[in-house]
Amino acid sequence: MKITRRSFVGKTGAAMAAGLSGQIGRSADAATGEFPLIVSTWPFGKASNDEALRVLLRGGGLADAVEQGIKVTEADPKNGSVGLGGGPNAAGVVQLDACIMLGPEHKAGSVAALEGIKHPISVARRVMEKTRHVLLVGEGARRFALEEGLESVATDSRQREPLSKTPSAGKKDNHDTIALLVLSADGNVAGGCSTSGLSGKLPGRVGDSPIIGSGLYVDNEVGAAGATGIGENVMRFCGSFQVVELMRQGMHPEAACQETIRRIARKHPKGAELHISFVALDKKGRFGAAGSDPGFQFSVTTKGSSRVLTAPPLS
Ligand code: SD4
Repeated sequence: MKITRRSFVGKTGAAMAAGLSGQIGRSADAATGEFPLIVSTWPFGKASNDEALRVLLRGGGLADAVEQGIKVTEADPKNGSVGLGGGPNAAGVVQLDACIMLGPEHKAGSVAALEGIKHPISVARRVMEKTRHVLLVGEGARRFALEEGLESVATDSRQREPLSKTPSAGKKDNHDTIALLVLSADGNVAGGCSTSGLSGKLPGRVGDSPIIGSGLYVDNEVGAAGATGIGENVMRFCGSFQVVELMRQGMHPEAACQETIRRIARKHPKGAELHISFVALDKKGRFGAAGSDPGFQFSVTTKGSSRVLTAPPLS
């Protein structure tokens, strides 16, 4: 489509109005080219974005921005899907998953099925920085966190309720995740992800969120992508990796998110009934999102504005 001055001004004006009023806009209007840029899943990501931006503007590094940003959502006791306020598994225990990935040096750290630690994103960062490993799980992850002096709360991981083997995976409000992506002023990319996973999951179940390439992927030559939704429908397809690879081929982040969902839907027995969404940003400062369900909302923050946008429907 040819962009006339009038259509450009119209679009920019609409995007600015959305930003100023905090109203919801469409990610199609979104090519800010502003650095730094922070993008995250869901409206609750906005507070995390704001903190990540503050960290960057104070001179903090990428890992600080991701960690401090995500900690805001993890610490919110009202958030029923991230941190220890999250939904319990089928045994009545909250098990947390998180990861962090940095574009420079292509480093990553993850934790999965972690119990009783307030900030799983901080444990993931320490796995990345202080061990030779990428992923620690369960009791090993917890012991590592305690040895690192990270804040814990008492838990009783013995089974407290009879196991239900059929978590209500499709229900709208029993799952959510923060995936937060950062493009720094000097053009480097990083991301993090944190979740309590699917509530009612079997004990020990690990979703997409701590799996590099599924719930999160970062490539410093291209950009970053993160996922939310039913992890099983993302991790069978290395969803975030696909989004980044499509951006590498030149796709706009929004188009890459949409195409990844379409590809997954073609193989999924129930078609687009996936309950998954992606967010992405690229090195040029462009961003976008897509969801298999209509109305997926995501948060976008630059120095000039911090907004909640709605991804356009799958085309
Ligand atoms: C998981 N992807 O554990 C997470 C949950 C989530 O929106 O993001 N739900 O499957």
